[in-house]
Amino acid sequence: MAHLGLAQTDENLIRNGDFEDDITGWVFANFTKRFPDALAWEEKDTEGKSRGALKVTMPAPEALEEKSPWQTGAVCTLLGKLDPETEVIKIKFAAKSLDESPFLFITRLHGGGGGQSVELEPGWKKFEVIISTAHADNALVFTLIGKPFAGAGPGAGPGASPVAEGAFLLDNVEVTTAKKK
Ligand SMILES: [Ca+2]
Repeated sequence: MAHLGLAQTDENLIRNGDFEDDITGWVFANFTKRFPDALAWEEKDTEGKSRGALKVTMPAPEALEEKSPWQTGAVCTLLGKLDPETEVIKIKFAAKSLDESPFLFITRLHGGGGGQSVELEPGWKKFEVIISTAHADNALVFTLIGKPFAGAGPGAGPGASPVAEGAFLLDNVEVTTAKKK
């Protein structure tokens, strides 16, 4: 299967996943709305001894167009295309909960891909998730949900996993492709 444009390397497919100096490349999206105040550069509370992290504060639910986790959260766009028939997206990152909303959901923005939730803790913790995608072009969304994501299937959908209020920190995000098993 021909590769669509990315070399098979471990090169990070997103810009500024370490938030060294700022949060360039990241936006907080909710359908057509953008919430610039939802994202902030955190200078001191970072993973390890790195510089800078991303602080995400979920907007109040009443301010949102809809509470779909596929459309709401901190978004970064992948550089280049991948082959959805043979490749999946591997995401390594560190995160930390800043309150009692611990379930962080990671998925493809606008749906059309898998998703996975992880449980955050009050201290920094490393995670690795793999999500499938049906598309060559992808952006990823990181968002808080009220309970662990139960996966696709009957009863799944935005109503089953609405976004939750809360805040979290994100750092050292590395995105690569992996071969589909
Ligand atoms: Ca950092």
